[in-house]
Amino acid sequence: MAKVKQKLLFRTENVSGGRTEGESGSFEQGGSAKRPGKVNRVTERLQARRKSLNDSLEGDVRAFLVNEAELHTYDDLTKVNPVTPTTVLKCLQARYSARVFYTHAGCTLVAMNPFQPIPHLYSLDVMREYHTASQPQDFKPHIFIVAEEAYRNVQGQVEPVNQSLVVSGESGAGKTWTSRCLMKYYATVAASSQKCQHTVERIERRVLDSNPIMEAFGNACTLRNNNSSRFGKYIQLQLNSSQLLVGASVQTYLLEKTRVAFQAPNERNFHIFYQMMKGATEEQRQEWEMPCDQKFTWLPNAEKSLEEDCFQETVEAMVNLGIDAHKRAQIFRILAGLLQLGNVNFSPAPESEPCGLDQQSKGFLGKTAALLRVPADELRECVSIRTLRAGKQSALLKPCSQSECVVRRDCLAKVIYARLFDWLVGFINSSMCADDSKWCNFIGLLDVYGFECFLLNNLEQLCINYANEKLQQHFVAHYLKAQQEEYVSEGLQWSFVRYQDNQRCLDLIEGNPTSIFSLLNEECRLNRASDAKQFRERLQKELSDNGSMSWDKFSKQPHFIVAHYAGKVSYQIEGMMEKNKDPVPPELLSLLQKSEDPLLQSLFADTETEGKPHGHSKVVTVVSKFKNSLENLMKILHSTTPHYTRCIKPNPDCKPLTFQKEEVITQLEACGIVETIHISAAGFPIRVPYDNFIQRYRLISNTRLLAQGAENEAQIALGPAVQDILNAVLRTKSSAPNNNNNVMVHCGKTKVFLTHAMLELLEEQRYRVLSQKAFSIQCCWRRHQ
Ligand code: AOV
Ligand code: MG
Repeated sequence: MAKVKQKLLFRTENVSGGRTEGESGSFEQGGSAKRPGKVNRVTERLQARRKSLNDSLEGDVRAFLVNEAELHTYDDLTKVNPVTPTTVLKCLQARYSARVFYTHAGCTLVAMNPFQPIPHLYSLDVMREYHTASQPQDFKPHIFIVAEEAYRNVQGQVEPVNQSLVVSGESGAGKTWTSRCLMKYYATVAASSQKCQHTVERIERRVLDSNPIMEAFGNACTLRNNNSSRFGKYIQLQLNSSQLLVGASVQTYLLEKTRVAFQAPNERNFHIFYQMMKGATEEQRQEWEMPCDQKFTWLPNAEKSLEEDCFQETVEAMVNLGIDAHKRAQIFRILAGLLQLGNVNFSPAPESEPCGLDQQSKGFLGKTAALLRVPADELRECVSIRTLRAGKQSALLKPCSQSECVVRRDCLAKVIYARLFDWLVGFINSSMCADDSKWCNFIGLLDVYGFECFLLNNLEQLCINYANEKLQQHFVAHYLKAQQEEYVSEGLQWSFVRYQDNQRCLDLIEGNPTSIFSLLNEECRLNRASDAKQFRERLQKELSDNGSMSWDKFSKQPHFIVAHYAGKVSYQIEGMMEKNKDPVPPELLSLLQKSEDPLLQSLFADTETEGKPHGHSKVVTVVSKFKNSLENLMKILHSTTPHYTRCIKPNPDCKPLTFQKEEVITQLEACGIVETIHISAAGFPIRVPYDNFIQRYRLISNTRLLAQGAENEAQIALGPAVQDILNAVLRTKSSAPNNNNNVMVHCGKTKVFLTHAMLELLEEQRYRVLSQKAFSIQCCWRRHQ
């Protein structure tokens, strides 16, 4: 998002001499109202005039606008006046330096990652304090305020309302950490009943134990985060009519299963493999064919020692959730089989012959087959020979090339891992989920991957960024609602708010009848050769009039660019079709169905393997599945009261207590805080309590009325004085170059709501009066000389 920033220099005013003396302070004013090259003339004149102001009123200007010395004390970013990216950044930085990590931003909470444990911040005592407070909002900003608010909201005034806590932010920002804190909070405050201590304790333990299992199987060390979640999740904490936690269910989204067979340089596979490698007993090592000195291709960077490599914790959590020893043995054996499979390499062969295997690879293949409980010769055949179906009966066998064998090998590992992950999620659900009759409301916790933009982006990034677009749309709608409520409570009409929504971008990605997803699906269904070329041509032809789409002219391979709300991302077309089809050769599926391992067999039991002839099979593509699951999620979110927490990663190296401005500002933009500021700028971003307003501008109208002691009824007590001032300014408005018919000011019940243009007019008029006064004083002084 290109941001236009314009610096307004505020100098102080010299009433007595009118002499310029040094700059007293500056702040940036950003926002949609300003465009490059169109600097409005009022602003220019103001800038020039402000240069001649003296510092006698410095304190006054700053108290009214930004008081930098006290920025760290602002516990809500909306108190920073004016709200601009720079003032927000400065405030967050000041707070971070003061080791304050949570700040409200209107209806959202901003959580800065300290990257080091903060003693006592999440202790049981602190939980209790927030939980028992009559007004938790009066306490320091904390994730527990959000948690408590949602908890109290569940028992709505009229009828109970389900709640959703949406945690967003970029990789490593602290989403998963925050979700865990929230779960612990509810497991503590919603499980205090003495009567059913035993069962409740068990369920809360299970709920908490679902975390180490899902993180062991679904998280991995990446360049950005040592414990990066490679899937999205939405957990519903089920509460009974007494507000006690009686169960939970979890829904997961798009596991990055490619990681099992491919890890980018300096990244790692899923934690569970390292946990097994480090934590196995001698007996297990023998059974899993995993001697200490064995190197596995799919286990890179094993020497990195991470906190997450804690096998015992995972096993204990599995035990607590009811995964018995027999099942655990099956799970680990399958995983050990995958590691062996990764060490199988194929050597090239003439076209009509299957690829060869050297002695070592034969050994690894044999071990894989033994661990997966499938016949070794069939395993070898499945990965190296393709069966082409010609009609119902006849089949043609075609040896695969070396690269095709690698694709099939990796595909086998991916499909097994993904199904195992789903099975685990299913098991966790069956173990935690309460009977429908036992619960009546839920609090949902959403922890999804944040907006991503790499050098190369493919279907995974398109899906992740699409999910973020959906959430952003939901957020904007919700934020506007909150804004509307403030306007209503101040007696204003909310229709003054105009904003840019991201519907056009969503139409481009998922819309009907023509969008990136629909064209991608159609091309996948047609299943024709050179499909990437066709896909590109259709994108160019059919979506060219959507302004959110453009083409990357500088890349060698075709890339299209999508203008997301958080920035432009260039997606490569190559490989997108294949990823969307995500085909699994039927031979591999039939082989797994024949496995003597009951768990592995059950993972594939109801999978169709025969398929219909190519071109006619109904392909349920990755984007169709993802779109459906997101639509369901959005339906749930819409039916709940949402609470947004924006996690911010203050530096890219995960260094404790280090704040890098560029890093933070990019995220403020990407996670929509800046967008929120824009929405606020579209309305009346400057809000000044009546008495402050009068104090600063009373000289404009020479008003003498200064009512005292009528705080609650400011409008009645101070309204006429404010109106006097406004009338005086608006009389001069006709001479102002930005004269238009837009409403620039509104008087609420306790505050005056102003646009930036109105603020400028007021400041200009104030300057004029001050200059006249200074001039008369000078004349008077000369006369007396
Ligand atoms: P993520 O969930 O947002 O990234 P995590 O929640 O895994 O990020 O946080 C990354 C790391 O930051 C954690 O492992 C902690 O070491 C540290 N951390 C986060 N929040 C806190 C906190 N409040 N106090 C102390 N340390 C914290 V990703 O899953 O990669 O998007 O896909
Ligand atoms: Mg995470």
